[in-house]
Amino acid sequence: MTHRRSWAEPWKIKVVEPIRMTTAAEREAHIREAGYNTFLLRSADVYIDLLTDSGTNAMSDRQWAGMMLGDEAYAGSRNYYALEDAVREFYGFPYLIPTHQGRGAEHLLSKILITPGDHVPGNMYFTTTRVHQELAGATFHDVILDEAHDPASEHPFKGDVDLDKLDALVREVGAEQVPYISVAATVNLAGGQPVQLSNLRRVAEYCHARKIRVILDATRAVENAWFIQQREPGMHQHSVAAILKLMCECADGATMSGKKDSLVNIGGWLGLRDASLAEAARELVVVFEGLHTYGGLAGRDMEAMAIGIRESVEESHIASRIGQVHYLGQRLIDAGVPVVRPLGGHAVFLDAAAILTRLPREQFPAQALAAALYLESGVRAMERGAVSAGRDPKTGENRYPALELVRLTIPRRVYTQAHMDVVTESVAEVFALRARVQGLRFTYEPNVLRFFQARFEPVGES
Ligand code: PM9
Repeated sequence: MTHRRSWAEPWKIKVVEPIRMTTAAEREAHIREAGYNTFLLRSADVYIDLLTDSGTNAMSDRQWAGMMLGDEAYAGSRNYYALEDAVREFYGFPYLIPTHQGRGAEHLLSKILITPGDHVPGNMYFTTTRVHQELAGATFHDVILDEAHDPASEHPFKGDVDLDKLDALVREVGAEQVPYISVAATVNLAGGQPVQLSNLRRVAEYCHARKIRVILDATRAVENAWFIQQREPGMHQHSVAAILKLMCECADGATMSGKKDSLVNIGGWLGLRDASLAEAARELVVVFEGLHTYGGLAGRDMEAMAIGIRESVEESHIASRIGQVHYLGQRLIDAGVPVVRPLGGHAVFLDAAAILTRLPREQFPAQALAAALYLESGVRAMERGAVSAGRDPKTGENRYPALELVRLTIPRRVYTQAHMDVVTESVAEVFALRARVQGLRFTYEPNVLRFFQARFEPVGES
């Protein structure tokens, strides 16, 4: 038997959506109008859209067929039960509370578990996760490995929790002040970096001995499971689906944005093991999302997510999904562009601090680089640095994370290898012209999650 050496997509294309290249003059007007924030561009003015992998997935023919099976009854939709079955089978959580997307689940969880004054550790912050913890009155503490903050470190599991950091926090504030630890798999802002199964198990053992709950951010847990299969000693023989289940066994609950791993355009859920906690969450879901059997989703959305969950754990899917991310990343590495190492699961992260060395952090190099990339090529990326990190709610000072990154996020089943080649050429071009990129300053700064709607102007203009 001959072995294929490279991966290929396990699908063929049935429907296409035209995209259009703009002129340099058009892009200059668009980025200025958008206040140099790629979130404020119209998608019609974007050529290749790598803003996010969230809700940008292409659904399969089976998922589209599932949409026609939408049971839009207000209560007890059969699609809810299909979703509950899929979550139980692949994630193992007996109680399911559907939400419109991931942050809906984070909102409910923060409200039912946090008492003002609490402390919540996590393996690096995520924007929406932390803001819900803070709005509920908790302080977030980063307990990820030091290596996660170093874009050049080749540690294979940069998402791991540093148990010494966790222990130091728990000793300082007392276990009763720590309602849960939030463990993300993979870690988005570290570069899509995975957590080891053995690390998750150690975290669970440590926390459960102290009555601290473990909550998994399962948004990209399937991608994490693939890394475990590929890299963790002794795990190669296990299927991605089996590893996902083993990961979830470490957790008391999970928040999920189905818009990523689960191959849909909208949807999320909160999964729990404890019946009384699930009851508390169901009381709140009807206030903030919708009835407990739809949680802000249409029946058809739940059906598409149930089918997407099954497709997401297929080995050929996940190998080609991450294969494409790594194809782009390797091409950029070959072109000499500084990127976060090792390559992660959902995106290639440009090291803006290493690319725009002459721009001070106060001029937001990653924001400036994302704007420059759009201007040069029509490729849309996302800032993941100081703008995303926001201000410390206590001091009001800008937070400057060690990582100042631009994320080239790959939607699932959407773009081809040729698109990735064009992206490589585009980034290489901006890299060559990096001396010309101007820093930015705020002209409008929202109070929360500022990166979504902030506006900027180039430093030197007023
Ligand atoms: N992540 C992303 O682009 C959507 C926009 S927020 C910048 O990466 C994790 C790890 C996420 C995530 C969203 C959410 C929230 C929770 N955890 O967007 O509310 O990456 O469905 O999920 C985005 P929702």
